[in-house]
Amino acid sequence: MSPNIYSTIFCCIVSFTFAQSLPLQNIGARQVIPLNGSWNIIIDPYETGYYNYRYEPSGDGYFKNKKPITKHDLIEYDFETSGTLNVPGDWNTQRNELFLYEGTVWYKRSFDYTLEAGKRLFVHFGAANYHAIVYLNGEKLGEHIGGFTPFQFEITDKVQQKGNFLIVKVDNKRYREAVPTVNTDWWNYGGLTRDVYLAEVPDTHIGDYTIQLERGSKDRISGWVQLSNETVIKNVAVTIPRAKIHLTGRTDAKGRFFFSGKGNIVRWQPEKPELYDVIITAGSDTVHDRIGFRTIETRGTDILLNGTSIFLRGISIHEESPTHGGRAYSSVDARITLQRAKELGCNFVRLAHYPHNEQMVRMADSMGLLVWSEVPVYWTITWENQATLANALNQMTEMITRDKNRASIILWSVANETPLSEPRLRFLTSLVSHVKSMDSTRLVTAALERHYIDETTQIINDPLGNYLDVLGCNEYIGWYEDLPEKTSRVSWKVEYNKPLIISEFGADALYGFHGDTLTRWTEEYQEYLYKQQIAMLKTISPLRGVSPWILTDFRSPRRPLPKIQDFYNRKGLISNNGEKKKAYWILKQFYEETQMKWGEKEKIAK
Ligand code: GCB
Repeated sequence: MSPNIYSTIFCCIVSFTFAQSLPLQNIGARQVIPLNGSWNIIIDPYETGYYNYRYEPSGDGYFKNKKPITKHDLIEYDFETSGTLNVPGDWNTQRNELFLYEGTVWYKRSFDYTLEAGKRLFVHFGAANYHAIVYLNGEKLGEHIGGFTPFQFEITDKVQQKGNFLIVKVDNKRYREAVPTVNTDWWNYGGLTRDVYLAEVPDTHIGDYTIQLERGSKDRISGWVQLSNETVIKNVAVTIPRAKIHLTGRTDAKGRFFFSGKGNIVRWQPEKPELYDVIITAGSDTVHDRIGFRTIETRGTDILLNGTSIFLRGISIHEESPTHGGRAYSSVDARITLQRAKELGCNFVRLAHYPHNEQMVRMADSMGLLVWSEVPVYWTITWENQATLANALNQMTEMITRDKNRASIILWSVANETPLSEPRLRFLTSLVSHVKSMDSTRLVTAALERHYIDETTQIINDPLGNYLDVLGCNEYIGWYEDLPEKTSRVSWKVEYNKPLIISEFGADALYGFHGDTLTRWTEEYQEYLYKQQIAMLKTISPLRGVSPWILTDFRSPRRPLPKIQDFYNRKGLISNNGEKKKAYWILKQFYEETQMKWGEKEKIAK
């Protein structure tokens, strides 16, 4: 990834997201004051605080929040008495009346702030689903679209010492042209779902940086640092004490410092997720990070981690909290979820179907799990709509910008189960080239569909496969398609000489519901399906990984069946209450065998 590209993308992105700048790299390591906790809220289903009775944006809605000057003023809202919601957190699981709500909620939070001279202040949102409009002291700061990536606004010249009030309109209505579109199989949790921070940084500060192990190298790292001000020249140092790396230089006319150097590096891998303290200094600004170094590439149908062929023993995961239900956002949630994946024998997780919170990928770094990360280009996107494409590109940019220093992430995925067409191919190939222009060090994939060429032979020949490094494929033989025994009658053909990951298979089972192997919704049916699927998977020669659907039962409005689904997709190997179903043990056993077969332990790269 080069800062040139970064600046180009940055310019076109701001024009449609209205956010002022791409968020600071590594927000957790900055001087921040969290604005988490209780926020006053107004539930506004008709958006009265935004539109007048002619349905025109009225310009002086709730965000003005002026105190009545006289008792005659007509003020029809009151933040102080309308209730509160906790931030971070979705609104659906905090209040019964918001469980199925899709619309606008206004959030308000007051704060005082004394900003040191020579410093700049940003308000940073980890994510708001889906459309956020942000005001400070009655003045609009900007807007952001997309429910799973961070955004920020500078408030240096706007912040007052006393009595600031931030107001955020968060709207999670679904739109056909949006990303994702109206139809998904997960809960549309609304709200300020991730941390909100005030971040104070020096006038000229480190805006972004990337550090990677060079392709094909065991010990040479390279990367760049990008200052916030292009015109100011600063001395920059990149230090990795334990690797004995200390690289210094001055920024160029575009505020960039490129570096490259050798050191004593033990490469990151799941069995030994080595992370290094990295210290970046530019003038008076310093940022600390913990970064792992590894290479990832493909050769024919192999995926090579640090030059060694690996098999991805994975599981798919939605961002739902194992502790409180609803959207997960904390490192406690991340640890529990990823620990479950580890116990299952995984070395890989598919973080479906949108960018998960930063805690999650940082936890994957430190626990040693390889990651597939994706944007919500899901099912039936409006392929011919340019604004939809711009939106998808922007979500991709924000995801890669935030996570490009995470060793755990090896795969960026551009789409999930999208139906073949020319417009769709154009849309997705634009996304693929965008990813490659931003990050040439990782692999690009997508969860494709397969097609039958005769009754029992299926083929993966989606033309998008030409553009991907690794093929993903979802299939539900034995659940949506016939019964589990069908798996023993089908064969697979793959058109491309590339590694294949079966990125989904599965069956629903209600924990504790028992019957024979042909009774739907029972643990026995799911267990039998896993046995059958695994036997079939073993016959697919380019198979280099699997991420069955899914680790834990998750909420979905598409799943209403009373007493069985109750608005949960029950394909979890673990129930939403944490109980392991029978199929869990089948997959665990397969992973133990695979680990032995692949001999990863013997191949720990030196
Ligand atoms: C799929 C989707 C996933 C669904 C799953 C299911 O193919 O990719 O989002 O939840 O099937 O359970 O139907």
